[in-house]
Amino acid sequence: MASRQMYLIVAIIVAVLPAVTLAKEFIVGGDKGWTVGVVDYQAWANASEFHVGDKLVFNYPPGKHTVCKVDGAAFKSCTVPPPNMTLTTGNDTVTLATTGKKWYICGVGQHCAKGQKFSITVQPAVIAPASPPMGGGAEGPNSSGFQVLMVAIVATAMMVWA
Ligand SMILES: [Cu+2]
Repeated sequence: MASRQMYLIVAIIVAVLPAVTLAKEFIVGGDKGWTVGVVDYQAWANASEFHVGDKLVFNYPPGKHTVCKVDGAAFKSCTVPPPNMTLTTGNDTVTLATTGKKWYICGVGQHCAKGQKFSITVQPAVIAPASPPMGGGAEGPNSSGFQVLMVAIVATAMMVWA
């Protein structure tokens, strides 16, 4: 009987796991935001690991800058794409949907040539581990929520099948 309960609990945990990913939100440039001549965006990007499901948030005064997703060639030459490919709201969120290399530039004036640009390599989505590290907090705010969720699931399963 006890082994059947264990099996059910494990089955529930496995069923729930794929839905739980540790997506992160990255504020491009941190407190400085998306600007020109202040932040080394490539250094900023190099300091983080990006995964599918993560979000890039570009904060800037609308009209001062734009956000353009470009290819490698346009990135090098700072070639600005058509306006319909450009984000302009000043609080633009880009969800990283696929793996691989991505390039972002500002489309205003000479900002790109002055360094308002960066590239990242997006890695596959992170699936939450079955037993998250305890007492770390390094995984971000989703980690503790995940632990609470897992405890709730196990507790519920034990009540139902005990
Ligand atoms: Cu700009």
